[in-house]
Order: sequence, then C-alpha cells, then structure tokens
Amino acid sequence: MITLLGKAISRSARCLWALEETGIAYEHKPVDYTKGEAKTAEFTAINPGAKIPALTDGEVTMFESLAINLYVAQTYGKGSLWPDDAAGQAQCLQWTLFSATEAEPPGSARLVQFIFKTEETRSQQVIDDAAERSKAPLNTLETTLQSQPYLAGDAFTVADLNVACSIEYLVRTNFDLSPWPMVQDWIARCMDRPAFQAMTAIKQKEAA
Ligand SMILES: N[C@@H](CCC(=O)N[C@@H](CS)C(=O)NCC(=O)O)C(=O)O
Repeated sequence: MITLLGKAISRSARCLWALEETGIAYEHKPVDYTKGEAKTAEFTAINPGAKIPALTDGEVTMFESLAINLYVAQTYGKGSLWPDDAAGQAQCLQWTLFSATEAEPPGSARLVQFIFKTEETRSQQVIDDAAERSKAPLNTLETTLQSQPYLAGDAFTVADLNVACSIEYLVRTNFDLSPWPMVQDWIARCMDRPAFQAMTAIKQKEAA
C-alpha cells in the first residue's frame, strides 16, 4: 500500500490532493517536521534532507512533492491524471518543472510572509517583490488558458494539479488575480474539485 509521510499542512497537501484524485487506498502518516519527526533514521533513510513529504510504495521510496505527484499520476492515474498520449505526457512534465522553477518560488515567498511571520516581522518588500515575480508565470498561464480549458488540453491532469498547488499560494495570500481572468477561472475550477475539497478537509481536521 502507498504511504504518504508528512503532515497535511505543508507541501504534503498537494500529494494528498493527487492521491485523492486517483481514488486509490493509501495510508497517511502525518510526520511533523516542526517536532523533529523528519529527522529520525527511518525518515532520513527516505529523504536525507529531512523534509516532507515523502512516499513509499512497496520498494519505491521517494521525496519531492511534485515528483511524487508525477509518480502517483503515472502509476495510478493513467488516462486521467496522466494522459495516454506522448504529447499530453510531455505537457505534464513541462508544466511540473514550470511550477517548480517559475510559479512556486514567488508564491511560496509570499506564503511564508503571510503564514510564518507576524505583523511586526512581515516584510512588505518581500511580498511586493514576490507579487512582481508572479506576473511572468501568470502571463504564460493566461496565454495558454486562452486557447484550452486545462494546461495539457481538454481535461484536468497532473499538469494542472502541479501548477495549481503553486498558484493556490497566491489565492491564499490575497493576490489580485483579476488581470488574469483565464487563470482566475481555471484555479477556481481546480480548487472546486472533490479531491481538492477532500484534501482541504484533511488539513482542517489536522488543524483542529
Ligand atoms: N522541494 C521540496 C520542498 C520540501 C519542503 O521544504 N518541505 C518543508 C515543509 S512544506 C519541510 O519539510 N521543511 C523542513 C525544514 O525545512 O526543516 C518539495 O516540494 O517536496
């Protein structure tokens, strides 16, 4: 059975979302890095960097949230999260690296300010700089979504999931997406999915 290691309120959330999309049975171990639980010998045998999330599936062990989602999609989401055709699969790889290198860095810079900082320690300059750096990836997404409903074509795939989890950081930090109406519509459709809602419920239960 697949096991996802990592508390839900973290980048593990995006992997919970992917697992929920597939509908497969999985186990969730909410390893909490803030309590040193990612530094155990058992965990660092999977990720020597002691960061969550990580995944085990039989003899497969791995870390890096977006790579985990590609594995989950390829293994358990054929024909849905993972397209059948080579062109669609190429789009999933492309958009996943776009998320990691273009969309997530400014998104997470903003999120860190909003979540981990107090009124006193929050830096408006970091928030504004991250907003500025978000514009180029948003322009790229807007152009793509003007001609197709989802990033790899007509249907929701792991390409959407892996980018949406970065753009969602902008939503959560009150970034005004109205200059990018296609992105605004697309992220609302992504966040409206039952699997996203299921992941949100897991986070809410963890926070309670
Ligand atoms: N690029 C990694 C980042 C993983 C990461 O930074 N995880 C955070 C939680 S969201 C963590 O475990 N931090 C522990 C630490 O920095 O000590 C991924 O996407 O999985």
